Amino acid sequence: MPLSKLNLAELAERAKLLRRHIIRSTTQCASGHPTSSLSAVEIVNALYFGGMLHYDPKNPRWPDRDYFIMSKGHAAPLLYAALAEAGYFPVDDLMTLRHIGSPLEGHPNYRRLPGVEASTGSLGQGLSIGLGAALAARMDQRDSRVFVLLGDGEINEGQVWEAVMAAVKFKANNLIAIVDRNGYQQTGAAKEVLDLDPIPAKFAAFGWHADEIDGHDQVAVLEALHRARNNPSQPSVIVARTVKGFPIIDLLSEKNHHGKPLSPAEMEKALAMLA
Ligand SMILES: Cc1ncc(C[n+]2csc(CCOP(=O)(O)OP(=O)(O)O)c2C)c(N)n1
Ligand SMILES: [Mg+2]
Repeated sequence: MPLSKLNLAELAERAKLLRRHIIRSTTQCASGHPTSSLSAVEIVNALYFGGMLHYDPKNPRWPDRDYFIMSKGHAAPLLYAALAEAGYFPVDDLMTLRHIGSPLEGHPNYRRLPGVEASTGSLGQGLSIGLGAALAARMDQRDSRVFVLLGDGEINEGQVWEAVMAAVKFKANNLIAIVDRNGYQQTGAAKEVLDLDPIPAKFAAFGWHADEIDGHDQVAVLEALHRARNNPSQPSVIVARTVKGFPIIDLLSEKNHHGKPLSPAEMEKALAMLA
């Protein structure tokens, strides 16, 4: 089982590399969601390169693997950057993002790209898919964990809370949700669209173990994932406080910058910050 485990200095470099991939790939196609991808880099970095996710790029359907489901599927550029660096496909392919014929579609397609565990993009479905995978793993007596990354706007969807309730009923203690709490969704601040604060207390009220951390503190992310991996008695949620567009937000014309790639000039400035 090739389990990549970089040290902290290497993880910091890898985070910068993932961010450069996100920015380059979205600018080349003048499309996509760079800010939604950038906020979750430390989370995905810890999973794929910090030893938190057991996977094998040579054998993507390895039955004993852990599962990562990018429920906020518009952050596909981040998922693709991680999968490429993990060895699922050549890094050069990242520049085919959103091209006709490329398996790197605007939202992840399970049928077309090895390493993608679920087709997502219609928000609200990933936790239910993850719950199914978690229960299937238990029925097969496998020790797999299932990690699902959700947006803080996405958790407005009612289906998320059906999965939250069902996970406790069916004791899916191998299910780990991570909420990228970047404070914004498509049309504005998450608080103004539908305020769900305090998010950890809501999960806890349904019986989940709830943690809240600084989602850009790589050590805090690793520690929270480690705690969640090793909690045998409850499903776990990690609410990660993040910044949408981190750390290049000041280069952008507005804080949310949802679904807008950087211009070539903005890209050059951003890449210089991430050198
Ligand atoms: C069911 C559904 N409704 C609406 C959309 C359109 N949409 C795409 S991204 C987005 C906002 C998501 O916000 P959040 O979950 O906070 O993710 P962020 O981009 O902030 O990481 C919306 C409403 C969608 N993809 N799916
Ligand atoms: Mg958000």
